[in-house]
Amino acid sequence: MKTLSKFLLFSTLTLVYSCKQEPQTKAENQKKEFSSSTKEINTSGMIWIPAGKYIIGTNDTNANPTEAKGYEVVVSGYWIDETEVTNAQFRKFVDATGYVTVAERPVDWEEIKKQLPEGTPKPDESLLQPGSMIFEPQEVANLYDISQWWKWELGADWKHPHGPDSNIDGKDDHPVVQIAFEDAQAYAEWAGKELPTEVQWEIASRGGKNLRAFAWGDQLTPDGKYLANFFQGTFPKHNSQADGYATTAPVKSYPPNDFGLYDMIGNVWEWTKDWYRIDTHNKNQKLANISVCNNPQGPQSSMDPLDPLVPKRVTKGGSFLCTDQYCSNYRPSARMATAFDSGQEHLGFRCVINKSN
Ligand SMILES: [Ca+2]
Repeated sequence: MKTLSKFLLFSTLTLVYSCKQEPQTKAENQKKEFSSSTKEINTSGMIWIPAGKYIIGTNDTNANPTEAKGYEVVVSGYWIDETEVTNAQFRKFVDATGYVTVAERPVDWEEIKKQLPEGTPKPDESLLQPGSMIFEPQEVANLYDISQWWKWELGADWKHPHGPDSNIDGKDDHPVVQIAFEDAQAYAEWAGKELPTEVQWEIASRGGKNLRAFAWGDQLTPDGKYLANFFQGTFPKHNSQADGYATTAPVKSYPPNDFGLYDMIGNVWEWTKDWYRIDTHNKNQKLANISVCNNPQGPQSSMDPLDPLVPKRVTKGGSFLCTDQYCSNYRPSARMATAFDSGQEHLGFRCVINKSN
């Protein structure tokens, strides 16, 4: 199954690893145009996660083999946003900088063809206009092919999350979506922050509840209560909205976890800074078993065997579309490989600051 990326637009038509810092990519070496004008640390709206030893992963034998199997990591303390970045917050960034998101730019054929089989002909210019991925559910006979409910939509962007006829009026407190990795990085730099590592994100999401299946315990809906925005009903067409929402919910619509963080699980997927590999946690665990896995930063390069030509970052937490009929990704240990260059209707982010004030 292909994961979501611009690749879907066209399809419908060295194992080096350590717990050390990843190398910078070409894009990351480019001039940081959107850096914060001040270097003062502003931690308002953030929660401090103390330094220490934490257990990440799950002992659930039904979990995806790429998930961590419960091992110890040691991390420095860090601040993390208490909510996903909202439309209002992202608008401040755009107003201040004039930033244009990836979804608002024409598709760069020179970049996208690197992700396609050699010799793939250039599509018509009309297909290379700005756009992004939207959720467009159909009646389906099976759940094998994501192109049955995901669609490349011209004119879809953060101000038009479901395409040009949609808008975010009245949704200032909803998480911003249709954000590609470099958009999230640009915002973070402007705000004087960073994106979290996968391990930072997972520690924060657990709220101190090591090895529990969910961020709040071991039951998905304790006493029948919905504690996150995910999908109920018959996926993908019939959303019963038992949790109150069909798409995004305003941040803080559900109770915080024990760290005081909201919507770590569900609502929208969240970018981390780590490259995606299926064997990341296997290697971390081996290291943890012989010494200490200290502040792991993820692998040095991306490799998703399902899409070997597409560089991917890890995203976490699941979204309003997660359901046990399909993926059960509303668990802290769950992880997704997400193409670096594509926004999605259910993908946003939050930031960290890696120093105390
Ligand atoms: Ca989330």
